Amino acid sequence: MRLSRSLIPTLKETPAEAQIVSHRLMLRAGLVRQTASGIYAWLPAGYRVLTNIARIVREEQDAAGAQELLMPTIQSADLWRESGRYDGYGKEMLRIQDRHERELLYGPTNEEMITDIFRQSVHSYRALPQIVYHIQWKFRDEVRPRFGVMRGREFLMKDAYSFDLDHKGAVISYRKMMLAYMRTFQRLGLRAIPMAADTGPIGGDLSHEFIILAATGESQVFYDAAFESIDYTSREFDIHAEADLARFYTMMTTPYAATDEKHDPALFEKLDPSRRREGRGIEVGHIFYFGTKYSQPMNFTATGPDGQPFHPEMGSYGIGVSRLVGAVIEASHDEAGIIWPEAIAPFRAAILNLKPGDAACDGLCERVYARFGAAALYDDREERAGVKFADADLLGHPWQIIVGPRGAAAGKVELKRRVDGAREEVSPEAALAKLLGV
Ligand code: 5CA
Repeated sequence: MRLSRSLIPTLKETPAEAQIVSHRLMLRAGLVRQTASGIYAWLPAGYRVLTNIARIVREEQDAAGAQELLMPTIQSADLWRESGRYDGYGKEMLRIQDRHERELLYGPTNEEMITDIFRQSVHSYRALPQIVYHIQWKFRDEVRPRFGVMRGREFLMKDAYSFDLDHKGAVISYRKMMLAYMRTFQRLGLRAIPMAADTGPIGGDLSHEFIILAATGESQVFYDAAFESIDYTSREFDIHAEADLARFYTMMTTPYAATDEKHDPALFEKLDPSRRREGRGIEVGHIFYFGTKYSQPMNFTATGPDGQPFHPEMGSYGIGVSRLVGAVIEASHDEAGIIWPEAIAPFRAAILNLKPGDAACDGLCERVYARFGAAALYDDREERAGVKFADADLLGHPWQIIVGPRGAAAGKVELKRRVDGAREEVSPEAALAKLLGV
């Protein structure tokens, strides 16, 4: 994209309403704009990041054998009366009436709807187990929406639902999802820690939150140093092999288990002090096993191997896709701006033309830009070099290709790596080879 004609409205001033660094940087870098309290429009650069995160989440869900579908945002109140959650959910639920005065709601989560879909379609144990997921907008009328997209009212969630024959199968699905989560967060450039958690309004008796480490995180956590170095994407654990999943789960929960200030501090004693780490964390995912909490009241039955009807065992698994955009920034920034991990950056590189109108600069920039296509942001604006440097650092592109008149005359560009500021002068061909592998 050419920056001169892009909707990337960067701000020099720090917006007064933003209390935390990710919110400030998301506004300053022109990633989002608030349209109502806790509701955001995703502008082109921000939307690219959101899409990149959703893609990685999707790839890991698919690899775990989950099937993608798409359920609507608007749901019928009747379904929620069947599960008994309609009244209990309280003011956080946005309730709507249509023209026929039928009661609807904007979905805060989808356990009821997916149970309804399964009870209409699945009648035998032979069709189980199954895991399905969607990536869809949710609405929760939070009392205090704050911290930008981290606690919004409308937010994008990946929610998955598992259906199993029995408790043993449900536990396998739960572990599959846990491994898929650790892989997902690692690919996003984050270090995540699973932490035993309360189940809250989702209900159930087994639950983990996934906390990513960031100095500015909301809660204090204690964890084992091993979490800083495990490679979940290695094929050490086969996501479909029961024995591997059991070994992985044991490793994640003892002795590597983490806890926070709310929970029982007995775990400290279990952790070897030389390996105990303390940090601050942000919740980016939450998984639940809740057995027949929905299948029973909503009367979802299937015929078992013995010919008898049974209620399938369920779990649900959430990732805050839009929250992750803020969380990644909390974990990866400096005074100058965002430092995007390569996997989710809106653009792989910015091309900075330091002297638009100079034939050598323009020619070289156009040549490099043509090779990158949509993967680069070409700063072709009539602006001072200082403004371009500042905006490129603010937007956090992993690479900057800097083209000035002296270099261009000599057929050279400067290549700057955002994460450590390392610079080198190279030919345009060498820069392309390094960044595009061509
Ligand atoms: N039904 C379950 C699992 S699918 C569920 O809704 N779990 S949840 O309430 O924990 O939400 C899942 C994830 O959504 C959270 O871990 C968090 O990352 C994200 N999330 C929840 N509320 C908000 C919010 N107000 N703004 C942004 N993200 C949110």
